[in-house]
Amino acid sequence: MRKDLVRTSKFLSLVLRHKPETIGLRLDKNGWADVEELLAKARMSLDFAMLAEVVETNDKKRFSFNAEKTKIRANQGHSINVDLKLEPLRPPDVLYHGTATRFWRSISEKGLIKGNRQYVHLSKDTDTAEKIGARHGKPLILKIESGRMFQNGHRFFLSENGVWMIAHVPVNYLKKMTDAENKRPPRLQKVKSCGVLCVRDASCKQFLLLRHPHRWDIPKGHMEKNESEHACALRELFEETGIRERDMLLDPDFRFEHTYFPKYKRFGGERVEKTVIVFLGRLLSPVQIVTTEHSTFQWVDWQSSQHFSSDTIDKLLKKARQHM
Ligand code: HQG
Repeated sequence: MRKDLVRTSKFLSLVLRHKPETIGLRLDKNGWADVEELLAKARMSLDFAMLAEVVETNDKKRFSFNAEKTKIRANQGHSINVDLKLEPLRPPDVLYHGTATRFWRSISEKGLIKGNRQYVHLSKDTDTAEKIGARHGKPLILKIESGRMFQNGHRFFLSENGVWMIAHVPVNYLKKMTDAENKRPPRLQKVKSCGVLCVRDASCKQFLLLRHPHRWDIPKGHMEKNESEHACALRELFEETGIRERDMLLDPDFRFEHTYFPKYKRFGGERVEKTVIVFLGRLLSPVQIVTTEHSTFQWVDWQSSQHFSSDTIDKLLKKARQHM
């Protein structure tokens, strides 16, 4: 949404749902404000055309005009006491509520309470619930047995813009949704690999690559438990090339980080979230490279226009060239 529309929508939420008094606006008992009065009192540049654009284009249809467009109100979300004149309705059998994991302990004791608002808000779908939950922290989706609540006499209301509302959801009608129920893909396994871009000054500036069966790569490898990034990078460098820390000057101002999602053999061909961290090491004197796990190695001219791998090395070289 355009910035000015968002700003206006936020302003309207404030004065039509929560604090009309901040601009001295009066709402009637059904939540309606007089459009002319609102435009006159708004402390921002706001005209009728803008108001109409927000009402029409708002992503959640948060506001409505009356038929003559002389009055405007929020469709739901009020903390002030207004009577939207909604009739109780039969809800779908299941509804959802998006909250944050940190509220779970309290919710599991008291159920869902309306807090400052007039109602507890429920949605028809899990995507909406997840977005609302994410505004408060790590999202947690609750599944509400709305059909059973209705049968037992709880009254549900449906706002003009499709939000289901109820005074309270007791604990025995709600439960946490599992990832499987939410059909979310399982969390990706995370893998971290650290290495060193080794640079030497020979006939010209060059960097070191090692030969893998199907590609070239810098010396790097997986981080071990409780290992720091630096320690991992230096260990891998030594194991794969024989270069020791004392052979190099590690640039304290350079750290490259990149995350991508390759498929991994060791995880049965599943995708993983892989983060590569690379430091920059300048060799102090000539060293003999001793490869242990690789068939061969090469020193590549610093300015070479060769492409190696778009996922890591090319991005790394770009950053290192800018840095040096
Ligand atoms: C939580 C949006 C601890 C509740 C949507 C929520 C929505 C508890 C927070 C509208 C609790 C209140 C409302 C308990 C409930 N213990 N925490 N017993 N019971 N809570 O902002 O639902 O985009 O008042 O889970 O359309 O997040 O703004 O309500 O996390 O209808 O236009 O207390 O906001 O509209 O937070 O959002 P909120 P909400 P807009």
